[in-house]
Parts: sequence; structure tokens; C-alpha cells
Amino acid sequence: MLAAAASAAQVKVRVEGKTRTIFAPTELTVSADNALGALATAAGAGEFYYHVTETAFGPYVDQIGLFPSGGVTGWVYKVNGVSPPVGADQYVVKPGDKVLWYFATFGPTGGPPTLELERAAQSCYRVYSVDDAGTRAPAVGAVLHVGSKRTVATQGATQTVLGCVGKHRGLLVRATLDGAVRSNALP
Ligand code: B12
Repeated sequence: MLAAAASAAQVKVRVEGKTRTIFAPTELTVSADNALGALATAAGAGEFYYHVTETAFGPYVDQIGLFPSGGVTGWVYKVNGVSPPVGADQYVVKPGDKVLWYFATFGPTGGPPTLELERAAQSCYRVYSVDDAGTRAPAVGAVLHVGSKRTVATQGATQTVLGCVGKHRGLLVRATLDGAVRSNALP
């Protein structure tokens, strides 16, 4: 009898590069068994380069797109905002998980926060900064980008960081903040 194969789950994937989004700003649903498989499927769908090398810890993604890893800089992943302490091939995904791969430099306190954008009301958005443990805080000072040409400052500090962009038919909105990984995009 054949051993039962791990059943694939439908998960959302986004890949954020050093200076731009490499894959699916609005997050694309793919079928994958684990976080490495989610990257592999995204690479096929988006026709972008990625490379896996064998290390003492197991398979390691040492390049996505143009930039290889080196020193304390390289490619890391989060699932639902949390940075797992295991290799991507070991992280079994569940239906509905959000897998994010991004380029990051690690320091003594870990990696950079990742930004998450949520719609608050029509044309208004909340921005959160999420640390490696998945803890959310308001992303104070975040800037909203409407398409590629217009930016809108956000307001707020301790409770909520919110920005309203007005009419933006057909354009996607996303958030950036110095030192943080750019957010998902929303219509
Ligand atoms: C520097 C570092 C990184 C850098 C590597 C930059 C580079 N040069 O390529 C960055 C920040 C990119 C990184 C990423 C990750 N890391 Co790291 N990393 C380290 C650290 C602090 C030192 C490794 C090192 O330079 N060793 C010295 C050199 C000479 O030895 P080396 O064998 O050639 O090192 C290479 C591998 O270790 C590889 N590597 C680094 N991290 C990981 C993680 C995994 C799972 C694999 C397979 C390989 C790998 O990169 C090194 C340089 O080429 C170690 C902790 C430690 N003190 O060992 C953690 C450590 C190896 N990383 C770890 C983890 C979990 C990750 C991530 C999976 C985190 C994540 N959620 O994304 C990712 C890897 C994802 C991927 N790309 O496939 C764990 C591994 C645990 C395990 N048993 O599987 C460790 C042990 C930290 C920990 N205690 O949690 N990491």
C-alpha cells in the first residue's frame, strides 16, 4: 500500500523583494504542502527565479529574483505574520494560511517588522507593524501609496494608525514605513 501523501492546502502567497514586490501584491491563492512549496508554486505562476541549496539545517532558499543572501541578509518567510523557527520545507501549511517571503537583514533584535494593511471604511485603511512573533502594533508614521504616483500620510499613534485616500478607482493602495517590509495591497 502506498503511504498517504501530504494533502495540499489552499494558501495565500506574496513575495516582497528588496526594492519592489516580486509576486502578488494582493496575495494569490496557490496549492501547497509547506511554505517552501508555496514559494515554488508562486515562482512557477510568476515566472520568477528562486534557488534552493542544501545546508546542514536542510534545504535553504538562498536567492529569490535578483538578490542572493549573504552575511545576515537574505530570504525569510512568515506564516500569518509569525516567523517560524524551522526550515520552510518543515512548515506544513493549513488552508487559509498567508505565506509571506521577503528580503530582510537580521539584527540583534531579529528581523524587520512587516506591514499589514486593512480596510477600515470606504477609502480608509489601517496599518499595522508586525514583529517576528506576530505581535501587531500601530505602524506609526506609515505612508499610504495610491497607485504609483500619489502618497497620503497616515494619522494616529498609540491606538490606531489610519489613512484615508479618497477616490482611487482602479488603483491599489499599500503602505510603507522606513525599516519595515512593505504591506499587502488592497483595492
Ligand atoms: C545568519 C542566519 C540567517 C540569515 C542567513 C543569511 C545568509 N548568509 O544566507 C537569514 C536572516 C537570511 C536567515 C534566514 C532564516 N533562518 Co537563519 N540563521 C542565521 C544564524 C544566526 C547564523 C547562520 C550562519 O551564518 N552560520 C555560519 C555559517 C558559516 O554556517 P553555514 O552553515 O554556512 O550557515 C548557512 C546556513 O545556516 C544558512 N541558513 C541560515 N538560516 C537557515 C535556516 C534554515 C532552516 C536553513 C535550512 C539554512 C539556514 O545560511 C547560512 C549562510 O549561508 C543561525 C543561528 C546560528 N547561530 O547558527 C540562524 C538559523 C540557522 N536560522 C534559522 C531559521 C529558522 C531561519 C529561517 C527559516 C527563518 C524564517 N522564518 O524564515 C530563514 C531561512 C528561510 C530560507 N531562506 O530558506 C534557525 C534554524 C532552525 C532549524 N533547526 O531549522 C537558526 C538555527 C536560528 C534559530 N535558532 O532559530 N538566517
